[in-house]
Amino acid sequence: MKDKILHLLKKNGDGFISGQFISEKLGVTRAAVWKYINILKSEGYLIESVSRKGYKLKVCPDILNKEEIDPKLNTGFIGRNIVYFDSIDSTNTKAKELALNGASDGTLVISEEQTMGRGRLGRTWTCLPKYKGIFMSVILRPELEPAEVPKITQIGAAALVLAFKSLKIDTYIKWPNDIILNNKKLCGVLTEMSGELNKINYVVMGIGINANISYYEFPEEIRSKATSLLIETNKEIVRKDLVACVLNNFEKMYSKFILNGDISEALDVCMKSSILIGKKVRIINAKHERIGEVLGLDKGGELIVKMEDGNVEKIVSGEISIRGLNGYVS
Ligand code: BT5
Repeated sequence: MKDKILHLLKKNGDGFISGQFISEKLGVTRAAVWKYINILKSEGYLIESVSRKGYKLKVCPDILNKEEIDPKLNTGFIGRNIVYFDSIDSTNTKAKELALNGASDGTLVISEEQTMGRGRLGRTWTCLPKYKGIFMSVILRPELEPAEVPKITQIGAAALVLAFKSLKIDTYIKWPNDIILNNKKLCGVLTEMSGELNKINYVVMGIGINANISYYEFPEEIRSKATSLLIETNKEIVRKDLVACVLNNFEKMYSKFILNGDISEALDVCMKSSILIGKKVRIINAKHERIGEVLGLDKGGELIVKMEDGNVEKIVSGEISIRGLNGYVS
């Protein structure tokens, strides 16, 4: 009911809409309309009420619920089902649980706060002040070989870079899953999968974006290597616009991949915005660390590296971390 009232207010644009009209249209009492209007106000919607005129929606808050994101999507299925939380442990963990219980392809799980965010290889994604970051996960049900799943991370990374580009912000990709701005980490992508030897049950692609976080809101231990859009541009961004833009970009490239295996557009973005190509890096896995020079990406999205012994190898993202010779990036 609350969503229906909000919808009517939005549709009405700049004018007033009477409580009587809403109550008749939706078949509820005027007292109920008043109750829902108050709930909307408590959520941050600025609604003017004038006796004998009714209600007028003046400002919509930058919250990430269905009502705010859905109108901005031009997707067919990505984000069309939105599961929204004010606070959650991890959107990836929740998405996996929902996927297990049959949530549809493209379902978006999104939260205003994340208290136990996860990174790759057991690492953590920090908890940041509510309403300032973006924490979201998309449930996907592709008919692919499990070995193809890392390509989804590349498509996600490309969708992010293109979204920032539309805000006139040039970002870089530190293969396979970090988005870098001003040599610091702005976003991370965590793609997880449940499957068998040659069948995927579901994939969850999680994205964390440091949107409107100020320097001191980052925990001290990551201040030197993390950044946010606010820090770099001095402006607050409208998170719901950014979320929709990332999802719109993602679906465009993901659909091509699913339909005919084509990830050329995403890879082109990944190549052009790679922060690693041409650099010497340390390639770290559980057992050892090697040094090599990054030559490029191959058509499957693997990293092509010339090792110190002169051999050229393709690195699959899996259990690997890449670091610069002197620090995180370079
Ligand atoms: C990632 O892992 O970068 C993947 C992060 C994915 C987070 C999203 S949020 C929504 C969804 N739900 C989840 O639970 N996760 C996903 P990795 O490459 O392993 O990087 C983790 C490392 O990044 C940490 O060890 C820190 O050094 C650093 N880090 C943690 N939080 C950060 C932040 N907010 N900004 C920048 N760097 C951060």
